[in-house]
Amino acid sequence: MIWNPNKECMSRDEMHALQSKRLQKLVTYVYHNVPFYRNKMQAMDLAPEDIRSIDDIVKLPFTTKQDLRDNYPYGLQAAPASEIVRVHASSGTTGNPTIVGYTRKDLAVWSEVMARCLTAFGVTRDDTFSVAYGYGLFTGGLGAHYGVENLGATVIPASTGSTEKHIRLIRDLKISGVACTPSYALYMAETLEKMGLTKEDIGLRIGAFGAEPWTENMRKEIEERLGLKGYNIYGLSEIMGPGVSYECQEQDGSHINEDHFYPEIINPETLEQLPYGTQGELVFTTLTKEGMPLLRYRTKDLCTLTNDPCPCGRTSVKMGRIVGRSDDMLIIRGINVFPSQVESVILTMPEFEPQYMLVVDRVKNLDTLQVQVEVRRDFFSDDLGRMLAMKKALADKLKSVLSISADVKLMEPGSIERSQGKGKHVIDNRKLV
Ligand code: DLL
Repeated sequence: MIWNPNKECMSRDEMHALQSKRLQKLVTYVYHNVPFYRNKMQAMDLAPEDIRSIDDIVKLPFTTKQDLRDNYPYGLQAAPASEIVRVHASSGTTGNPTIVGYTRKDLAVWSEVMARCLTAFGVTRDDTFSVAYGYGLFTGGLGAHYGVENLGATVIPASTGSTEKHIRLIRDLKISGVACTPSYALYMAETLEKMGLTKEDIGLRIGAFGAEPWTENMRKEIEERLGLKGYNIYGLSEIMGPGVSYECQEQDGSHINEDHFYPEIINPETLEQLPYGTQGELVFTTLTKEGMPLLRYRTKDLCTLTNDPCPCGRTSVKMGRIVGRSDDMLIIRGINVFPSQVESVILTMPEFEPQYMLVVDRVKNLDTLQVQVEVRRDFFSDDLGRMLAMKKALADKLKSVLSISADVKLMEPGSIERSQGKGKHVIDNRKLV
């Protein structure tokens, strides 16, 4: 089934015309409403009239997470505050989070693209679907929630945690689909087995998995252990949230909702646009967004775009799996973490040297984060109480900044290996690509 064949199966020529029209309108809109873009365009001697088709997009400036940070909180917002009806946020590289405001129309577009994704996964009005992404500032919970409602299926806002209770609900309410991170799906499989239940007992059919990188091997394992078919869903808060792209029944690349989010692949060093089939950094322009539209937003996600025809009948460009990042962002238990956030916390505490290491692992399908940090010589002692208090103070601060708990390991001064070149701050023992 296809939710919106008019848009999802448009001819390439029609799509090109629609994208061109929408880009022209967008550029005029941001030029007049966002001083940041007007200044950038003026500096490049570029006027809105210079953008005549989607192919002119290469003339436009890029936007980065740093730009959002420099304009915190609402500097890149184009719509007046009175039009904003919801705000989400995601982790910034240090300090401030990235704030994204949505107008009522933005939320309608989001529910539309989410309904397209869920339909492609095989969800229908007759299904009961559980959303086990976090509800809150994170876009996963509410984004998926309104997509299920828009489609007309029954939504169960399970959120994260309480895994046993969730599994019992799946069984008792005959829930047929679940949306969560792939690592949480594996954790659910483990909990199911621990509870002495089988996949047949719960009868799940469909999984919508995303918010973090995962592999074909993980897909096989989740599908086998939970007895469902697992589909990839991709997105990011700055652009919308979940629903930017989605797999179809072919499970071979994710269709991009190109009438709303225009994709490009660039070389992250030279910033040149690269052809289909070449791996590089994914860039999106929000063609229809009103709240915080972005021109050529650099996602830092590395992947490949393809435009081969898909047997499902959808005509949109597809993206391959995310194979890495062109920055140092980690995704731990579905939460984005930058080593620089950890550093900024450590720098506020005189007890510690700015020498630290993040050790990430996956134990029994759950991500773990250990933060090793050197204690300054004058603070290092064999007074266990003092050391424990120091450890707890850092763990508490990290928790409030990162939104996940870290196991803090205090290290002797000089014990973390110094690097010759760029500081190395991460050891990731998970094998995700
Ligand atoms: O993770 C939105 C989302 C929620 C997507 C639920 C899918 C499902 P952010 O917190 O802003 O938004 O994180 C965005 O997560 O740039 C990727 O690095 C990564 N990511 C998201 N989906 C996938 C995926 C949400 N399917 C960042 N595969 C992105 C690999 C993903 N990485």
